[in-house]
Formats: sequence, C-alpha cells, structure tokens
Amino acid sequence: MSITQKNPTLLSPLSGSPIIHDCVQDWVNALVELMEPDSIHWCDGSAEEAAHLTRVLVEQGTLHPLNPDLRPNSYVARSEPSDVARVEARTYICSREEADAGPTNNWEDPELMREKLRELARGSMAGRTLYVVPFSLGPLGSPLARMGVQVTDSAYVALNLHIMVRVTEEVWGRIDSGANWVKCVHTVGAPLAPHQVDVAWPCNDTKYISHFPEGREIWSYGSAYGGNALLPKKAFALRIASVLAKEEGWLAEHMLLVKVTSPEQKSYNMVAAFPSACGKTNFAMMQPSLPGWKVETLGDDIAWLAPGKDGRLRAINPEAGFFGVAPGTGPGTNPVAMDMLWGNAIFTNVATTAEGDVWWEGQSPEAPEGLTDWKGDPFNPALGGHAAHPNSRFTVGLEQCSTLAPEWMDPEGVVVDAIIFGGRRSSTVPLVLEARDWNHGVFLGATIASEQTAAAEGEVGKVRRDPFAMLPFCGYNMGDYMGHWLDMGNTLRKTGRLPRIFQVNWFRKDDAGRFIWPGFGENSRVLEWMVNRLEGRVSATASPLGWLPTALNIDGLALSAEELEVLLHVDPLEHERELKEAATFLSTFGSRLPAGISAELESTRVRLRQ
Ligand code: GTP
Ligand code: SPV
Ligand code: MN
Repeated sequence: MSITQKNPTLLSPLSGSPIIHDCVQDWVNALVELMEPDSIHWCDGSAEEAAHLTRVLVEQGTLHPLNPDLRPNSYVARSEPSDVARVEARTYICSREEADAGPTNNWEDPELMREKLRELARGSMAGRTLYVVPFSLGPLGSPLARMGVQVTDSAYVALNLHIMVRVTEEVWGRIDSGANWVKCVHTVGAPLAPHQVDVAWPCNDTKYISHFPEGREIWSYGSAYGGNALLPKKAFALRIASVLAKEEGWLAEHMLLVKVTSPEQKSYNMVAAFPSACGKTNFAMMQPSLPGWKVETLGDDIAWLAPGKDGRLRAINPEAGFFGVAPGTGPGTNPVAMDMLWGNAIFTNVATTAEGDVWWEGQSPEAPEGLTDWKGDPFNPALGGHAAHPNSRFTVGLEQCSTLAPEWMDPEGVVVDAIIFGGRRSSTVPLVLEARDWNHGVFLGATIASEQTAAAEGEVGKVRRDPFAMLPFCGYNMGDYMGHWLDMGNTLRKTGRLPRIFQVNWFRKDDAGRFIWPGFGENSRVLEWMVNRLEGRVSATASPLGWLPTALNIDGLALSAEELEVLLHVDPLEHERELKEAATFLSTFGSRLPAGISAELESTRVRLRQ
C-alpha cells in the first residue's frame, strides 16, 4: 500500500497498512522531527506508485517525457551542473577508530559527524515529502540478501530506487529488530520556505556521503546524483556490505557477473572487477564475435560472493536494475543495452533530439542536427564540448535486458569459476594474463591501477591505484580487506575448488593514441582463452606477472602479429617502475598490510630481475 500521510506528527500505522516494526517507526519519527518534512510517503514499490512519482516529477520539471512513439514511458532529467558524479572527497567512513577506515578513506569521528549532520539536516526537508523506501538487496529471503530502508526527500531518487532495487512492503514483515536492516538517510539539503517555488534539481553545494559501519547506517546530504543518493548501491551494497562481509565471511565487490557458454555448451560463471566507467556494463552484455559463444547477463556493477553449502564460491547480483554510462553505448559497441533502453527508462544528463529522443556521444558517429545538450541549451558541435555529460547515465530494470541469464533470481547464486581484475591503462599492462595461484591473484587485484574517468570528480586520465576497483567503495581498512581476500582463499581451499584469477586491460593505446585492441564483442577472444585455460586445453607462457597467452585467436581481426605482440608485451623496466609505485602504495597500509601481499610483492620483484 502506498500511503501518504499529510500530517507527519500522525505516525502510527494507518488502518490497512502493513505492520511496521517499532524500530522503523521510531527511526522515522526521529527523522521527521529533525528534518520537518511536510508529508510522509510510505512506499510500496507498486506500478501505481511509480506512476504517481513520475507525475510529481514531470509537474515539478525534474523529468521531461520523451516522445512516447520513440521511447515509451521514458524521461530525461537534467541535474544541476555541479551535481553530476560521485563526490569521493566528500565521502566518509566514520568508524570508531580512524585506523579501521584506513589510509584510502576519508575519516571523521562518528559522534562529531553525527553532530555535523544533525545540524545540517535540521529542517532540511521543509516543504518536501519524506519518502520511506523499504528494499531488499538480492532476492528477498535468499541467504545472501540483505534488507534496508532509505528515507529520502527526492521523488527522483525514490523513482530510481524502484528500478535499481527490489522495493517491496514484504520487507516490513521481516524487519524484527534494529539489527537486520541498514538505515539509509538521504536529503538533498534544499528546504523550501512557504510558497517558495522549487527548482528542477534541488541539491546543496555542501555535500556529505557518510557511512557509520558499526551503526549499519548511512547519511547522505546535498546530492541527488547516482551513488551519492541511491544509497543501496555503492553506500550499502559495497561500503557497508564490505564490512558485513568481512565479519561474516563473504565478499561484497564492485563486479559484473556473467554466464559464459562455449560452443561445446559448457557454461562458466565469471565475475570481473573494473573501476567505474571501465567496461563492466559492456562486458556484462557482450555479444561475442566468435561464433557459437554466448554471454548471459547476471549483473553489471556489484556482486556479493559467499561460499555456498557445497563449499564453492557463489555469487548474486544484489541489484535489480542498471545505472549505466550512456556515452560510448551504441549499436556497434553494446546493441543489447541499446535494445533494453527501448522504453521504461530514466536518462540523466544526456542530450535530447528535436524529435524528443535521447542522444549521447558514441550513439551514432555524427551528432544529429538540433540537439539540446545536457544542460538544456541548444548544442553547437562547432563549439566543441559534449552534448551529453561524460557521466550521463540511464536507469532501467534488469528484466529489460534480453541477455539476462535465467539464474538471475536464484536465491543460492551461481558458482563462480573465474575472477577477473582489470583497469584502464593506455600502456604497460598486457591484454590478459592468468595469476599463478589465488594469493598471486589477490596481489594482482591489490595492485591494479587505472586511469580516472568522469564517474567521480577528479582529474580524468590520471593513473591511480584502484585495488579490486574498490578504492572508493571499501568500507574499512583496505589492508584488512586484502587480508580478508587471502583468508577467503584459505576457506575455499579447504572446502572445494578455488576460482581461477585473471587480469585484463582492453585499453592499451598505440603511439597515435588509438586503442590497439578492438574491444567489446571481440573481447570474447579473451574469454575463449580463459575458458581454454579453465579446461586445461592450452598452455601459457610464464612471465614475471603471471601466465601470458602463448597464442590468442585473432583470426579475422584487422590486428597484425606485431600489434598482438605489443598487447601482450611485458617490459621489465616499465614493470620495475610499476612495482615501485605499487610498493609505495602498499606501504601506506603499514602494519595492516598482510604478510601474504608483501610476500607476493617480493616474489614479483625477484621474478622481474631474473
Ligand atoms: P560504472 O557503471 O561506472 O561502474 O562503469 P562500467 O565499468 O560499467 O563501464 P561501462 O561498461 O559503462 O563502460 C564505460 C566506457 O568504456 C564506455 O564509454 C564504453 O564504451 C567504454 N568501453 C567499454 N568496454 C570497452 C572495450 O572493450 N574497449 C574500449 N575501447 N572501450 C570500452
Ligand atoms: C560507479 O561510479 O562505479 C557507478 C556509478 O557505478 S554510481 O552509482 O554513481 O556510483
Ligand atoms: Mn560502478
């Protein structure tokens, strides 16, 4: 039941509403008292509710309907130009001890941060509706699923949550204490004075994305964009979940999840961790160029992995939708995504066409005439610049993806056969290699570096260490996190088969600055090599970095043998430098760096000098 209470002081459940546990009622009551919304809306996740939220947002000018003949039930939102990506500098892990947040996270004392947030949040929802959104990450009732409730004063956020997670009243029946759900508080920080006219994208220049791991609580202030505001995504499913996972013996990872089937009809499930805007969604929807191969989608951004009853590592996708990068998505690169965006989609910060459709760089070679850019201004290609913001995104449900694997609802998850780490590197790092063993694979994950993208504020193109693609998403000390990965290996080794670990880099460039590897569907050639390795069918060449392909299938590709050599080349001098940088990074963890990682570092150093 979707209920709006006009008078927020009347919080006892209305007749006919589901029984909502006191711990939720008390929490919402306290927030209402603090933030002073005009009304409260208890969400139920229904289609009627989505229609209501959409109507509100269209009236408010936040959503612009697209041409229903071209893209039914689809809308464009244009954010404030200052609110376009995750704000890592404003993201905090407020553990009791600073050392538990570690050197890669911003830390603040939890009590001081709560105090600060309480002051900011006081009266922050004035003139607005407070939406209470109950959700499940993962299929409700699955041993791997977790529940949460997000409170938000943004109808745009509530509507996106409808798509991104399983919003359902069934959650109310399962919340029986303060312990088994995560509290997510979100306000755009833009109270309205009486009769003040609202803006299309309310937000605040002051932003805080704060996590309280011990309290299982998240507070987000000032932004309505992506991971800053859709709290079940990065804030819960990665930062808080990584802490739960460490305590409970599982893994919460920034990974896509796919099922790969070979021409012999053998299937393997793979996860791959690449940093933001480095190819997860594209990989997850890959259309293999090699005949007979099939890739089916299970997840494109987050995977939760845990040893199953059979002792093998299993994975689920906790999400229910895609929040994907629009630019670069086109019929040639990701036809599956293009198809799934036929309707029922929300586009944020893309350009719009004169016909009332969407456009972004990479959708077609030329920008059509008469575009309106992401800020709502006429687009003039002669002036340069982007029509769509580089971090413009689409929100659409998983079920619209034609390559969705039938196992996507399986509460037990799927067995993981291979783990892939990757990054965006224009030089140095080979196209693909295989780790020598689990610990070496963990070392590869721990030392991955990548060029920064537009998915977060910061200098685009700058190389930074992004261990496990989790640098912005690990909710605790990353040294302990590396140790947890090593421990998981020990656990899995006792009970069953360990997944094999690979590393890839689709992004090596030539001297002219062009990508050497064609990427996208052609990445299936790399999958073929991996599957051949899993099946013990091909040998590999030892290198100081791990096992390199002795041969790779490039039949029919416009790629010379010399280019392939460049793609697989390991330059000892370059890697000495690389290793030095990795060592400097790892040394920042001090005594929290696991001995197993130091040992791998030393072993790689020795191998490079041999
Ligand atoms: P997040 O949602 O931010 O976590 O990003 P993601 O890892 O899912 O990245 P996504 O698949 O959306 O790709 C980001 C950009 O990289 C897009 O512009 C893609 O076109 C581009 N890209 C993806 N795969 C490849 C590839 O194999 N080769 C090249 N050259 N570009 C790629
Ligand atoms: C990422 O940045 O890795 C994303 C987008 O997937 S966001 O949800 O904004 O974090
Ligand atoms: Mn991501």
